[in-house]
Amino acid sequence: MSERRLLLVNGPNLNLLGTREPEIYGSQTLADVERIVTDAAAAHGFEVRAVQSNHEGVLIDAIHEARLDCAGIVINPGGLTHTSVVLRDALSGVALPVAEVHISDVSKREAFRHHSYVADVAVVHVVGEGVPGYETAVVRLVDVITGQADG
Ligand code: CA2
Repeated sequence: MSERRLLLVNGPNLNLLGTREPEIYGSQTLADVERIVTDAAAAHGFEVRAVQSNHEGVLIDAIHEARLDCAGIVINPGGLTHTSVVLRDALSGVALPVAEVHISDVSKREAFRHHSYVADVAVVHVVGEGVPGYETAVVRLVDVITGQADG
């Protein structure tokens, strides 16, 4: 592990967190998510670089850049989870450990949300724990990263 930094990626529409659909996504905002992840990572000695975009290419560029200075990626790909081979290829291509997070329990929602293109390139999966699930993802990803470093 060369850097104690995580990349936090939030995909399309997650900038709307806390403004609509609180019955599905809760009332916390994207700023709350970024603070929770930053604090959880700091407790383990990691910095966080956060990106949210509604544009697939911006997310892919951020993932490619993480290869240079990050030890792992926490990602909620939003709806791209269910559609994007190119996002999956980017994650696979940088070969960093990935934690996939979903705020809602996608397995209990519409059938089109049941498949994730990201799932089998991620080593950590946290689904349906709400916004606190991001903290769970950080803790479990740091365990993977530090385990790799020690091993
Ligand atoms: O549960 C999740 O975290 C999702 O990744 C959220 C995506 C959805 O397409 C996935 O199936 C599951 C949607 C993100 C949109 O977030 C909004 C938040 C508030 C208001 C409107 C959208």
